[in-house]
Amino acid sequence: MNGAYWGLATLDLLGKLDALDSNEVIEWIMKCQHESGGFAGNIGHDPHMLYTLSAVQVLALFDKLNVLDADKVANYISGLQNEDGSFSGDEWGEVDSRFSYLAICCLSILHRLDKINVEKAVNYIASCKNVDGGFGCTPGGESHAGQIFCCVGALAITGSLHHVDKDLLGWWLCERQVKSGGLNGRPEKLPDVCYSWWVLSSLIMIDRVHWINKDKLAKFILNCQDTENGGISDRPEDAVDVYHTYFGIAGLSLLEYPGLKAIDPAHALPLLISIPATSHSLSKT
Ligand code: GRG
Ligand code: ZN
Repeated sequence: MNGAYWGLATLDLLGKLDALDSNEVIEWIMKCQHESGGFAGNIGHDPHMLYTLSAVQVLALFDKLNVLDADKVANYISGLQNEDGSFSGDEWGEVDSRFSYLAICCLSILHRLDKINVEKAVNYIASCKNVDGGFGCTPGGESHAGQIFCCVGALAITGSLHHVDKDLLGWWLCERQVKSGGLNGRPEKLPDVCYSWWVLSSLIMIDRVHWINKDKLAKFILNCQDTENGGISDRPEDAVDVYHTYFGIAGLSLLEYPGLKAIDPAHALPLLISIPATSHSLSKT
């Protein structure tokens, strides 16, 4: 299901969504829905919040959210909120700030944020904030760009960015750019194309994108393209995959690279799709 989202969102950013038969895709997605309302990664697998968001995002790409029973999906998600406001990823109970984002983004797309306790959800995310301005998986967890995207995205969607110290976090995020122009996910790690999304979208949401060198980042991403088969890898000369292809193209879209549709940095969907605008997506892109 995640592969479907990465591949189809890439096609949409390139203006090529019609390359696939939408009915065939939608039929397969609906076969992945469980009686609980959640979606699985494939037919017959167990449901998880991660696949539920991807399924909803793909239906939104095709403008087919009407095939869903939105209340049923929203009930699945609200059933995973815990007493302290956090979310479990599925019935087995793992808790992570990623799951808070998944819940909030999905319910926002479905116009069902009223089904959860947003105030408690926001307070839990705020409790994952660290002294370096970043966010971790759970309170006290190491700051990581992927978790930062999730926490900043959820705070942007719920209009709660006042919980972020924008200068402190902006500094940590712009320090992720290394000599080659690429971005890493935490100090002393190798650059990787997917952080062009996790870091850049976060910088845009907190209005600090001018703190990195955008031209050098665009060149790093373009250097990771396999010019024979078209895909993008994590770093130059590595094998390409659909995940890094999507986040490379999404990063280039955030950099306003010519010929690509604009993308909403909080909902991770091309703009012009009918989702409630966040305070950020309305004014800044
Ligand atoms: C809809 C765009 C979208 C996302 C859904 C699942 C999710 C929400 C976001 C994932 C965020 C993410 C990438 C979190 C990273 C988790 C983590 C601690 C990874 C560390 O992996 P390593 O050690 O990577 O392999 P580095 O680059 O640090 O070496
Ligand atoms: Zn990566």
